[in-house]
Amino acid sequence: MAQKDFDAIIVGAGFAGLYMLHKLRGLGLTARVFEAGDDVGGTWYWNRYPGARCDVESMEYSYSFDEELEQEWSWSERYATQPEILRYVQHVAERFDLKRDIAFSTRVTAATFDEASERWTVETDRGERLTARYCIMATGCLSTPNRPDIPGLDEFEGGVYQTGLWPHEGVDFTGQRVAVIGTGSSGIQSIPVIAREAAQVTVFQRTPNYVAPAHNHPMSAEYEQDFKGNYRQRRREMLQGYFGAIAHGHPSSAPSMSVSDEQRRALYEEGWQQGGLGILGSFPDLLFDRAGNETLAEFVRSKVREKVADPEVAELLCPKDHPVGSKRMCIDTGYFETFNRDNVALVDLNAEPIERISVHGLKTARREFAFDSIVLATGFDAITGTLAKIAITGRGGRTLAQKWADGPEAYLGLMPEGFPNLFLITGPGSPSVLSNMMVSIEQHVEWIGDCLAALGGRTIEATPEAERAWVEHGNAVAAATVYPDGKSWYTGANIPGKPRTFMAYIGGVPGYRAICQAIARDGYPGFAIAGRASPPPADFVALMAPPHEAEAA
Ligand code: N01
Repeated sequence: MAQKDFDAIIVGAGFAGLYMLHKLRGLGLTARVFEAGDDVGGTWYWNRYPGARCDVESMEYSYSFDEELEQEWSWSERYATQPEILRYVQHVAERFDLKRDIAFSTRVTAATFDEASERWTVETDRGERLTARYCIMATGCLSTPNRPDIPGLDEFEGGVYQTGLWPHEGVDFTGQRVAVIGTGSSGIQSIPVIAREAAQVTVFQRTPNYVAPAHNHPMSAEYEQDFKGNYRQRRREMLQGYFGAIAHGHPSSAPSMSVSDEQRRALYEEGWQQGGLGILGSFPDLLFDRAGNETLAEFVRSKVREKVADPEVAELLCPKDHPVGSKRMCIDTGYFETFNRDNVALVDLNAEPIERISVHGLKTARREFAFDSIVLATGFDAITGTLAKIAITGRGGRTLAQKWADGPEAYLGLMPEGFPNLFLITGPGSPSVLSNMMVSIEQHVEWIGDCLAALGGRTIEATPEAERAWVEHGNAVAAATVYPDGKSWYTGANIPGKPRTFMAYIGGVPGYRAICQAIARDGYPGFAIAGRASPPPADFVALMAPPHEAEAA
């Protein structure tokens, strides 16, 4: 008879779930993974839209836990495409023989904590019921696509494609009239590719985004060899980066408004020429100082005006209603130039909102359009969306949905209070989507692994006092930044009715990591272990210094 009880159940077989499984095996613990897709890969399994690629450099967007794996894998481009990343994940799954513990095409529907046995019962859409001491949610932050509630969408007789649920066989747009709704990262990557294929592309834009050029190029053998020859040092540099990535170029350590306009522009120009998201780190205060932020915003707008031939279209493509970085900055390959093509048109939804989708097209407040296909690049119910679809019940019969009705809360972003032995990987209240996800995933997996080893099977849970203190600390850190100014998926603003809170932790990767390390080292203050609770640290900020600095202090 198939095994029904495990040390741990892991939900999701993306980067987080796979490494968690590998880690638990190394600890001698039994684990079962459930995955909705029919293969590994998580976000890189589902997001197969044309032009999909990562906005973190390939050499930095990979696992660091195995040196042989680091050395044997070669990335072909500066920024890897979705198919290449998927091949990498599949390679990892094969290499570490992970698939034998994964149930594919299986969605977890419920997870219930039994207070008497202190175990989780997990149920799936295939009617399975398994139990485990620990339940680990590796469900991803961008794994529930947002299908907008546009009247008539279901009546459209052409093809409707969501970027986050792209057909595996691909879509041939040759000769078609295509509507693309949404201009976030997914739209910005896919629109130039679709425009090369389709007869006509009409882009429906609600909010323009700040976009930096990717300047993608084939991986140079020299760069790869240098990186591989110095991997440990490079990984350390990544851990020291505020966002878990290496700061390339020459970022200033001076405040942005303390230098001359010429010096500032020269630094932005260097970041622009280098490409990628690094331009946001040109000065240390760009995400904190609104005046400084506006200088970068205006620099980006000046680039849009240079690239787009029609001044009216250029102006519509210039973001003006939010600070740069407060919504996720995008990186592009030929996005703005695409609007110089004869077969591409931009529709400003602020001037003419969509009224409805019809059988053959779309009607705005001003016009009617006929389309063969509609692409929904409309994003995700981010960070909490996938957890909300699982009926997760903790102590006293309280569900996670009830607990999070006014916004998600979890101690360290790792454990929601009232849900013993339930861990979240890159959950709300942790750096997650504000960092190189690979770095944050590995940090959480390793922290959880160390924690389970220390527990030896005992029950752990966050105390209400610790969770409150962590949420207050996270809110205070966020309030000092420009992030809350953006109506973004970071704040739930993209989903009608979703509570508005800033969901990630913006204290930076090194500081967050230091806090988590200190908490593990000090015997897990703020948690109750086997019913024995200890108070949370008096001051999280004091724990943020890297260990060597704290020891020297
Ligand atoms: O989603 P988004 P995404 N009517 O939410 C619009 C990561 N990612 O899939 O801004 C009309 O950013 C919406 O408008 P507005 C990355 O972290 C990374 O593009 O809400 N429009 C917006 O323009 C990224 O941030 C990579 O006003 C509607 C767009 O749809 C995250 O995933 C690649 C609408 C959604 O943009 C999400 O990116 C891709 C409606 N009803 C994704 N509803 C890379 O690594 C929504 N919109 C490069």
